[in-house]
Amino acid sequence: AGEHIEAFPLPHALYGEGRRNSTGADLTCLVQRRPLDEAIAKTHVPPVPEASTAQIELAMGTLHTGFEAWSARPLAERAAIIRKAGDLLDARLAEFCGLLVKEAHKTLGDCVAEVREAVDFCRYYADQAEQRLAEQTLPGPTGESNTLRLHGRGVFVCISPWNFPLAIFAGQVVAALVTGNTVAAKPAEQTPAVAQRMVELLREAGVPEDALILLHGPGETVGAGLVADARTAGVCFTGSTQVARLINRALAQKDGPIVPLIAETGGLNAMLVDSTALPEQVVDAVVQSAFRSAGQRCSALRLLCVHEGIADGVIEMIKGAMAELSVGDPALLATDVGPVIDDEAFTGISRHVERLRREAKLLGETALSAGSAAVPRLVAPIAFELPRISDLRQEIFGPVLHVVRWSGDVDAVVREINALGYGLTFGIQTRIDSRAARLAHQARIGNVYVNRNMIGAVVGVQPFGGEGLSGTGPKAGGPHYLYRFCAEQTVTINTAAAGGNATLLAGGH
Ligand code: UN1
Repeated sequence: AGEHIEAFPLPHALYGEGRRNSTGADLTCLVQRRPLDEAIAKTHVPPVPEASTAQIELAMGTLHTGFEAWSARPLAERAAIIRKAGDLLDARLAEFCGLLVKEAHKTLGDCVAEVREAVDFCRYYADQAEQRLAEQTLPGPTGESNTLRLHGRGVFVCISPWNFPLAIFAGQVVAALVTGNTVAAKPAEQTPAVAQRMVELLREAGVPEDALILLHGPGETVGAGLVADARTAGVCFTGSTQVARLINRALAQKDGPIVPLIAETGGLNAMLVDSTALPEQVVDAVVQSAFRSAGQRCSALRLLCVHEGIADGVIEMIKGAMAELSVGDPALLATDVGPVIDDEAFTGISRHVERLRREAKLLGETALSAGSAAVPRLVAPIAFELPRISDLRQEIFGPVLHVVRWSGDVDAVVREINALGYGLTFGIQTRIDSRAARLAHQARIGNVYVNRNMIGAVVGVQPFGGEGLSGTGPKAGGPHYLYRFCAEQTVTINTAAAGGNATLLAGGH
């Protein structure tokens, strides 16, 4: 506490006036500590009402009608509103951090990073919309003009997760809005208040009441109701692979227009370490990637594939680093690993850990300090060794690292990782540059990170998203994202009218 300023080494918030540095990354964010503490102390998380079937019906009607006016607003106006939302959010960092700590139990460092990522999404998508969606003139024969125009599709349903309750929620919603869609947003049940507050902020920035409506409640009822609605023109979903399949099925079965699904789902993310890798660098990357955010990132490292020749040394160092992690109250700056989201998550991860304690080799675990007893749902980071890559079958959304040793053909390791079927993030640690490039190309994985950690994709710098079981693309925070929210129209005009035909006939065709 106190007046002093803490520095968070965060590569976020690259967009906006004067924010880009020459490398495009590694900007340090200076945050005053006292406003954060004050915000946390005074934040209480308000309850939110669940949407009824009648409210869903009413909301979809309103948004369907509202589409006409919102999509008719000039692109520059919509972009200005979204940019303003980014500025408002930037100014309210402390308030949103308070809410994120209290509702999502994220560590302070994660909260600051998340608010700044949400700011980036607003600024980036506003910029991208203006650069990419403007009407284009296409080449054509004499006597004809051709233009290509992108416009919103209608009512977009945005379903977002609890692990980035602000950044992913805001990213989906502003992408859909800036492209001219109206939005029915269904945030995760665990984190409705952050979403509620963000919607209030978007209204303050100028988003009309009939362009964005928040509907709280379970996916099985509210989410399913929105997806099944005949007025739904698109669905943007981040969450589990299993739920993405349910949404796909529901969309396939309903009558009405064929609508796109943008899905960003799970991962079984691996890091491949060869015998030339720098152990200190590997250990730092592993600890960040596997345990930061209590492993509750879809980008998180689950499977470390380390070359037999250096495995013992690397594992020893990872154990040492794990012993130093501080697990506890997310509101304390010293905390590295906070609680997991809810009792269901805690039980699921604990069950997996208990099974591995019986069936696999325990490599190391972080001890919970006596002081952390008062904090519920803490899972101590833990690492196990598995015999084979294929022994990992399921994404465990917590601070559990699985380690496999390999020797022989490095390309075969990548084939095995590809065979897991997910394709979200992949780490490569090697001092052989040509090998890194080759393996990266072989991996059918959306985000590849060489000689660094594999989380914390920066908007516009590492557009984020995978393939296979990890989702449909396009990548969030990337230059192709907005297109998928749009319908395209070409308009061809016979500018020569009747004269055009005469010319053709005269030409003997
Ligand atoms: C998620 O965890 O649902 O790169 C996706 C990262 C984040 C991951 C977000 N952008 O760590």
